[in-house]
Amino acid sequence: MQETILLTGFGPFGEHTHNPSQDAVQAMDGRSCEGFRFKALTLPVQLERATEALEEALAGAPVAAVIACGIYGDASGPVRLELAARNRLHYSVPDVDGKLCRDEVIEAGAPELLYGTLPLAGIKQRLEREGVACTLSEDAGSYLCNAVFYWLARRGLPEGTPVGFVHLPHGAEAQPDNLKALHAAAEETARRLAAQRVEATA
Ligand code: PCA
Repeated sequence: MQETILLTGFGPFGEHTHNPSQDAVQAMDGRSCEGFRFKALTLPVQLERATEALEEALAGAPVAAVIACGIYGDASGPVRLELAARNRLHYSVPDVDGKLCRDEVIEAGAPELLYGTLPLAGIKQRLEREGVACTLSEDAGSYLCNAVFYWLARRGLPEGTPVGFVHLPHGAEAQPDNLKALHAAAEETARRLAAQRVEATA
């Protein structure tokens, strides 16, 4: 069976009645690269329901990597390739169920910081070649994007399953570059996995 690389975006929240991260992942849905098929999933901006949807997706077809994405506060800043997620929940906008978290942790006793495992250097190089402004970021915030990234890094996916988070600017004029960013992240991750498998059998 062809393995799946799961791409997640988020639904609406706060003033964002439409969330462009959803369009960026949907544009990749059903495409494939190096024998991996990309599957898009839109998560609700609510932690329990978002993680339930992720669990359900992970329980389906085998998942070789998870690339989560969402929008951040700037309309037109660079694509932010997130390096790490923090064990922190501090919302400035309620989630879609109206819940507001203040100075909470995602999981008591769990590490403060967890690192992602996507091939960020390769993704960044490709985006630079394509003229897409991007930066490595050490702060994924303290809302749902960071929380989903933390949950994925903490979830204990099989060894060698890359997971990570890409934060996108939300303005309409940024959307062509957002599509390129998801395309690059998905394909570079597929290529890295394919190369690792060749090495492992060599
Ligand atoms: N951005 C929010 C959550 C959903 C989204 O697209 C964040 O940065 O946490």
